[in-house]
Amino acid sequence: MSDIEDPGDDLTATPPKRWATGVPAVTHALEYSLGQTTVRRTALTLLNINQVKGFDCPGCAWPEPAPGKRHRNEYCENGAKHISDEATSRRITAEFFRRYSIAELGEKSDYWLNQQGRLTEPMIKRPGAAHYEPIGWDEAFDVLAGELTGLDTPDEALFYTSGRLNNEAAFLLQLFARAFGTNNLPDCSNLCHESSGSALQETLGIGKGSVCLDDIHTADLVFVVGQNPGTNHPRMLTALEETKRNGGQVIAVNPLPEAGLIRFKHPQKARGVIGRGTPIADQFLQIRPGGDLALFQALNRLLLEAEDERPGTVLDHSFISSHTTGFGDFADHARKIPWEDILAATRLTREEIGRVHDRVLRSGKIIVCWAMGLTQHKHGVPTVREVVNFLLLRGNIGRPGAGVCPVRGHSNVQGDRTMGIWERMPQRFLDALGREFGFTPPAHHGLDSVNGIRAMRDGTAKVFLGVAGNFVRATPDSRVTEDAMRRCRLTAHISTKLNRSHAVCGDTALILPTLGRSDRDIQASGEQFITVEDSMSEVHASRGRLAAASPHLLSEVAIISRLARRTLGDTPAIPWEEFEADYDTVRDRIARVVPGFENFNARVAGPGGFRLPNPVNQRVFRTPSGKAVFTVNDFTMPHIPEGHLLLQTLRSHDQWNTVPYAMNDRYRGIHNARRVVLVHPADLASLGLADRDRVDLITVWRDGLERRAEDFRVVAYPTSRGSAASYYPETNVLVPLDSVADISNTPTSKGVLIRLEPTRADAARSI
Ligand SMILES: Nc1nc2c(c(=O)[nH]1)N[C@H]1C(S)=C(S)[C@@H](COP(=O)(O)OP(=O)(O)OC[C@H]3O[C@@H](n4cnc5c(=O)[nH]c(N)nc54)[C@H](O)[C@@H]3O)O[C@H]1N2
Ligand SMILES: Nc1nc2c(c(=O)[nH]1)N[C@H]1C(S)=C(S)[C@@H](COP(=O)(O)OP(=O)(O)OC[C@H]3O[C@@H](n4cnc5c(=O)[nH]c(N)nc54)[C@H](O)[C@@H]3O)O[C@H]1N2
Ligand code: SF4
Ligand SMILES: [Mo]
Repeated sequence: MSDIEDPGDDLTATPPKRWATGVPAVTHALEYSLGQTTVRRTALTLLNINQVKGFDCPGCAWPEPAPGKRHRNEYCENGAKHISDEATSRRITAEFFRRYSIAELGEKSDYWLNQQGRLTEPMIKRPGAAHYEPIGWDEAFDVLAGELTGLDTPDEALFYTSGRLNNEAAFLLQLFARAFGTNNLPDCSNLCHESSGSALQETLGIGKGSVCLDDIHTADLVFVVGQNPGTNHPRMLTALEETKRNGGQVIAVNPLPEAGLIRFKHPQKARGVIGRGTPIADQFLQIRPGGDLALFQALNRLLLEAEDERPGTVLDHSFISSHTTGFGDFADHARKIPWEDILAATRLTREEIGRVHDRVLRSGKIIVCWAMGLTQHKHGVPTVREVVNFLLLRGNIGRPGAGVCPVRGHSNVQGDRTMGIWERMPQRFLDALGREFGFTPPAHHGLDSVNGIRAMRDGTAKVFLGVAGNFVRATPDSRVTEDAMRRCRLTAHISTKLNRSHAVCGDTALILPTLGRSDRDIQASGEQFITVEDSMSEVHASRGRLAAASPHLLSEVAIISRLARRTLGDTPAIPWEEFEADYDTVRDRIARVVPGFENFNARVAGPGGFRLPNPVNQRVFRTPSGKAVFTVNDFTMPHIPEGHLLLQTLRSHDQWNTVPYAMNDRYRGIHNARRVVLVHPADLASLGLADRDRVDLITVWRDGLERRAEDFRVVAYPTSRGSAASYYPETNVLVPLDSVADISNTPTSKGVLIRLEPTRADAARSI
């Protein structure tokens, strides 16, 4: 136990890789797995990932190919690492918590905490205590239920979830929260794709993507914007390879020349093992961070002008007139956008944008894919709206090979929303829920993640329950957030592994350990499966295959059901015991409440499950006007004063969100260090800094508070001028709580104004 050392930082940097995946990737995955567990468990886990009768990869939300088309190894290097991290043979026992006080755990790195292994029994920190100690499940539920029922109003409780949670548990969690009396269901989506949801809901009437894998394969042109698929959605590269094989083209838009966007070697094919792999991007636009809104406006302006020159040949007039509103205002505005503003905002040349325009004109079917590079900016919502304008102009919505593709993060983040995990679920959902279970759900909106932190800070939220995430590390302004959490009467976490949120405690704190995706789940009626919905609205079953990490674990469904029963008492209308005993009974209720899930149990039993309908694909738009909406979007680029940089906080190749697996970022050529900041060599020169210098990162924000991340190493890197990149969660301390995207309230994790200062020799350093 705990002979794992913190590796510390010992930076070596080599030039960034030009290609992603291949034999080294597979070897790295196996190495990680064998470091965590036995050969037998490694083989068992890897053979079952993403197979029809196996379990869903707990990594990203990229979909699997149809059952007949799946490879025997239908997973990527990172999927293998995510699952091995969960299937580890290492265990945390009561002895561990006797040895380390909570204060000591608070000094440990995210890496160290995760490497300790799986949590095995419920633990409590009682008021005033320095250590966690074991507690029985029944008593744990009594404590939690006691705190909940003792609140002045149900709105003093927060129920946070990540998108790792399965559909059944998510449905029960939101049912419990609403039957208890609150819509306070903040989730990781608030920090992630909320800007996409807001923009798509407003313009297309549904906050989800419209395309499926076949659309990607058959598109003429796919934009990959603000996304690093080689690391974060590795099997997306297989899909893009197929697009290219079918004659389609790919345009990558990114401030960083990410390896997977340039070239891809398929690990499961001989062709990928030897040779140079497939070039992915036909054109790479090294955009200035935050410049995408201006780029799409430029493309829209060029399309309008091309139509003026050759009337009737460029725009899809019949689509625009029968299916959209707002075209006139949008077009008037787009025609007037000055080129000098566009070029300044994007730092691209007119010629580069002209080449993109030519490709657009030659392409009948276009898809735009995007992720955090668009959503985590102040103007994330207008940027996604402008992407929609671009697609609407040529009718690239609601037909095969075309559409919107927000590429989701957590494996079931989209499903959790479908199940009702949202602080602002529409009234028709609340009505259906209330009808099914005989109560009136609260109608007023709940708190999202940022507002939840404000409420804990201000003392208006007092009980925090976190499910399947790491709230204090995922959220901005780490110091503010940690202080806010510590003000709570009770903090509790349903988790598989130890993380920093367990060390940032309210007066009382609970750790409620649970089964992971790979663990076998046996309840009173026998072996259970759970379901998830991927980024393309495919719903399918997932069955754990390994012996549970500990005999004391309960499933998430069981924990939520027992907690609900203890808090609300027995009500015949909500049979919590039955739900725990047989998940089919939960799915029967989902079928009656959530549209698209009719006959859920029967349909999900088929190989590969089923796809939820997206009305957009029938050109049905559930907006107030019944039409897709063109919007007018303005941008003000953040002003970057002399001597400053715009920082984006992103993922390395060796981490899952707040959890680093190793200190490396292989494709970017960074080894043995995470406290690094990537800066363009010319910017370094003008700042008077040199490669490998030690610097502090300091936020410049209107409240004037000091936000400093100490002791980073500078790495000269070919990023776009004026910008810097560094890893999350070490840099979350720099993102001000009030620095959020307009409308979606998503923290601006990709746009933080900073300056660099040489690190003082005697400087203390935070985690
Ligand atoms: N291995 C691994 N896989 C993951 C995750 C993980 O942590 N590890 N996390 C999962 C989750 S929850 C999510 S949400 C996804 C995230 O997937 P990504 O969105 O790919 O994740 P990030 O690392 O945040 O990378 C953001 C990308 O956007 C680019 N970018 C930043 N600012 C801009 C901009 O202004 N314009 C443009 N065009 N590009 C910009 C960055 O250079 C980077 O390539 O990944 C999921 N998959
Ligand atoms: N600065 C900055 N901040 C960001 C981002 C960024 O790009 N920059 N990205 C944001 C995004 S996109 C996201 S999605 C969030 C992610 O934020 P979260 O989803 O909250 O964080 P994770 O790191 O995924 O949570 C890891 C923990 O989940 C628990 N866990 C893992 N599997 C299971 C399971 O099966 N069941 C249960 N009950 N628990 C499990 C483990 O205990 C593990 O320690 O972070 C956000 N924060
Ligand atoms: S692409 Fe995503 S879902 Fe697929 S195996 Fe890799 S991490 Fe898992
Ligand atoms: Mo995410």
